[in-house]
Amino acid sequence: MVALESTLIAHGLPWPDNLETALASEAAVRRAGAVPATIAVLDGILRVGLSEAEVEHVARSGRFLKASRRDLGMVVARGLDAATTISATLRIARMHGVSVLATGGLGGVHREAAVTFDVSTDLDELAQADGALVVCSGVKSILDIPATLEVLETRGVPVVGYRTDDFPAFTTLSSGLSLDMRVDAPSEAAALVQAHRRLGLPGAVVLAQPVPETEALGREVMESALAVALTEARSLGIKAKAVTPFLLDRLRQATEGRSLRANRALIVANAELAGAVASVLDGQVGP
Ligand code: PSU
Ligand code: MN
Repeated sequence: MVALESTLIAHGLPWPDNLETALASEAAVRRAGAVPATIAVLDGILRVGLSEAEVEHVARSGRFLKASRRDLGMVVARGLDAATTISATLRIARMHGVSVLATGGLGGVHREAAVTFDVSTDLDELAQADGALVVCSGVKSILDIPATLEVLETRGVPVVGYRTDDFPAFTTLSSGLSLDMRVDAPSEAAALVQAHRRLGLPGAVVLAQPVPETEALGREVMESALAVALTEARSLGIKAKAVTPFLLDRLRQATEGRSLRANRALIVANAELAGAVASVLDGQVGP
């Protein structure tokens, strides 16, 4: 099984691209020989696997909260609807014995975190999700990428490039930062995860796959659009959970939709890769 997060459906992508991307991701997991399970909280119930109608509800409601791991208790106690971030999705998946997750970009250390202390809980959950595999295209480009990689190193989370020597930068092929580890096939990724598990090492393994080349954006384009968006966020006083949705939306406008197309393409490609690795891992000893 492959867990898919729902925050990117409810808060990361606009309607109707969000629904299309969510369903295309599920189809990609199936194509690769695995079973998709989109995770969300519906009426206070943790759900692993949604019907198509439920996925659509997450995509169009507009009233889903963004729940990270720490919010789950409140959401359940109050019977609320919530989309789950990577930290919450990974935790719920592992509660149900699912240890492979696919997403777009990880949360991480925000720029100016030295002042704001804005560091995503995703990093903390990755450090605790022993033997899990998270497939992504790096971290969100709006983050401080070198600082995020430093934290992942400190917390013992291996970061492995998929057919790349560089850490990808979300909608951009490379962050310009090189990685120590690379694999070139799903079976190689599965072997690495198995070894990590056998050794009883803590933390998840992060498998980082670049955005499909035909959809990739140039680094300069993204950086300049981002600089403008960050300034705007600051002047509007956008904080905490609202930062990511705001910046993603501004980047979409600044790139005339290209960042959105790239975002969709990488999410689906990561779902397919996660499905391929999960089907190799299936039948082997779990974490
Ligand atoms: N990547 C995207 N869009 C998103 C996210 C990641 O392209 O919406 C979400 C993920 O759910 C991730 C969360 O877990 O952002 C991190 O949010 P924060 O930085 O507030 O911790
Ligand atoms: Mn944050």
